[in-house]
Amino acid sequence: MEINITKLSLVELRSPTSAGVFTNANFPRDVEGRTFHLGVKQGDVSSKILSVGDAGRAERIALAHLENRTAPITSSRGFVTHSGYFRGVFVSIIATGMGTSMMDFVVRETRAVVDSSEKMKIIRFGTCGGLQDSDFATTIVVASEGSMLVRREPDLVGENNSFPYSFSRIVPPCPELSAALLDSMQERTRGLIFKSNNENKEKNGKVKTGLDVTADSFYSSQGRTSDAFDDRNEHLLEKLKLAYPTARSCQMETFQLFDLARASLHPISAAAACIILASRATAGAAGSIALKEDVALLELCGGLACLEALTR
Ligand code: R1P
Ligand code: URA
Repeated sequence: MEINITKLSLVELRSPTSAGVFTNANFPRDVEGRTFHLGVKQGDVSSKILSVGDAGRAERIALAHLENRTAPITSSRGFVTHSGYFRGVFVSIIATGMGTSMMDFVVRETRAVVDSSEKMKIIRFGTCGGLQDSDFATTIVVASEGSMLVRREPDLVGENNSFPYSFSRIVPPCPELSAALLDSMQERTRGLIFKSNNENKEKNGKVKTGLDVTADSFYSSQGRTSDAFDDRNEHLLEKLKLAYPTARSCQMETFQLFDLARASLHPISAAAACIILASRATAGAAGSIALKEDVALLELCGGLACLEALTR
């Protein structure tokens, strides 16, 4: 087979992970200072960041709410950084992907390219499962009480009668940023009309506060059962609610953001909100699922609320 070297090197050039171009094994950057995974350098990213999991959501919020946008920076690791101006303030919206390790890259690599004298603000705006019987899909949960981590512990899986999951302690958000987010979210979602939850339409689009649960899997550590894997998670949600009665949202990144904001030696304020896509409750809202069009509306109005909170 003949290999087209010209095409190959073009692909390599576009890829921030091409071997040999990076310096410093401890914190790799290319010769122009771009980070290894996000592919961003100083000046590309604002100190005010909105992090969302879904690339389409990031693009829709950027198109709807940012002016004078620079060209999005797409990395071959799945991150997309949109930057532009929101009411005259330079902000970035980053499509983060899924899971705590993706959030780890976002926080560490953006902190590395924002001047260390600048205080950063990062808000995560995602989707989640709802854990409370009173919350229907389309509810927005602001993680005012913080976030805790549920991890699957592989060493325990082989043991008899084991419950192979660990529950971390709670890490709080920045109280001021979280309060600003709650305020804007209430303001921007007031009076919206939704179509989900036919019998319970009046329960739609409520903004609530609570404790977030960040899980290291969409499946096992969020209590989704499987007959294909030995997950031993049938009682996970029940145990979680016993240990953390105010647990309200279940998703996959917020804990990492809060934990790194706490650990950062250069200040980072963090807050988070999520749209409930489906209720995981066993009574009340059990089975309620958000319609796509309602989620699209909430993404845009909620995205606006996040940008307002970031730039207050
Ligand atoms: C799982 O479907 C994904 O959705 C949630 C979870 O945290 C996970 O990333 O958030 P996003 O909609 O922001 O991706
Ligand atoms: N994202 C999650 O991680 N869990 C859900 O149940 C919905 C969205």
